[in-house]
Amino acid sequence: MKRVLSGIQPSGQLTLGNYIGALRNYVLLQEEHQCFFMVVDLHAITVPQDPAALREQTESVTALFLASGLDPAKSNVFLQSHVRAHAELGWLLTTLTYMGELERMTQFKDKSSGKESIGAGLFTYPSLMAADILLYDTELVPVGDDQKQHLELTRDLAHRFNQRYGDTFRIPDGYIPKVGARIMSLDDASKKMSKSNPNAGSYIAMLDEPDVIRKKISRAVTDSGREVTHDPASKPEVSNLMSIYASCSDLSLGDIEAKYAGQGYGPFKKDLAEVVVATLEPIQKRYREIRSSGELQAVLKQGAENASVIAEATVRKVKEKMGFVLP
Ligand code: ATP
Ligand code: LTN
Repeated sequence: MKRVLSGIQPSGQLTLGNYIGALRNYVLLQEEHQCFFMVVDLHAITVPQDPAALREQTESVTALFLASGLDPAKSNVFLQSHVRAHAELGWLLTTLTYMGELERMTQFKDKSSGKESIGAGLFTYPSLMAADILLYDTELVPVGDDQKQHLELTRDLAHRFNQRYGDTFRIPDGYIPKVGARIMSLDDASKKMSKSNPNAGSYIAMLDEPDVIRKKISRAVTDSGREVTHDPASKPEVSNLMSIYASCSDLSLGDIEAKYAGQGYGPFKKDLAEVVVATLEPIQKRYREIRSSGELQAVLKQGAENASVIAEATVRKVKEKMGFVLP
């Protein structure tokens, strides 16, 4: 049994990319491991958030965690801001992180490019993520492909701390799915599908109505030609749709190629829409039940209580090693 931890930002509506790349794997991992899954609200405010929207999105993401199958009896589900140790260790690790390391982060480059005022928190974001992970002696971190670089920095910071102050942190490993680790935008297969993309046609939200899903998939950009073949270099758009298909069904990429051989994109896209609807509809139904049941508060309270015990002990140990006078 391993310690598993991951987080998703309440920075918009969760997408099919979040589900396939991350959330779905949380649900599998909770069967065999000791799991901590958080809604990383402190990370979400590294870009401007409207307060009412942030509150709503935080509740919505938590409800989607449960609706997707996270079971509070098996996993600790909590909000990052409910466990103060995250902000505290985040600061301590920020002092250990080099500017050059943060400057190299592609997420920072993407999110800051073209912006006039960039919050300092967007820059130090990876130190806070490292704190999230290292607080819990985490062994496995289920994430999509885009988080590899942040995870590598987390490992470097853990090593650095251990060398400077003596063995303290466990070095975590990523857990990245083979298919679906990087679902791309429906309007541009060079960009990852992202919940904060202003064009809602670029992503499928987990809460999109079936007809909206059908429309978005029928409008999804496809490469020239008509063969349904998986070749990300020459057919990035169709390859992306095939990855979504394979992730939402029990067909492999090869099975999908065989099934649609000689048929063109039309029938493929039509079936793909139904496969996605069938994946999301049951989750949406449970989501509505959870939102109206009022059960979230109790789940979050218990999750934060459990997490705090471990996280506070880690911070105490870290502060002692660094030379703080403990209360
Ligand atoms: P934002 O657009 O606000 O940056 P996001 O949609 O990229 O958000 P995050 O909260 O940053 O989502 O990511 C949550 C988890 O979902 C991470 O593990 C991330 O790797 C994964 N993930 C996000 N987008 C995708 C995607 N397009 N394909 C696969 N996994 C993804
Ligand atoms: N940076 C991550 C979200 C995140 C996270 C974490 C993921 C914050 N803390 C800890 C795994 C473990 C992202 O998806 N953008």
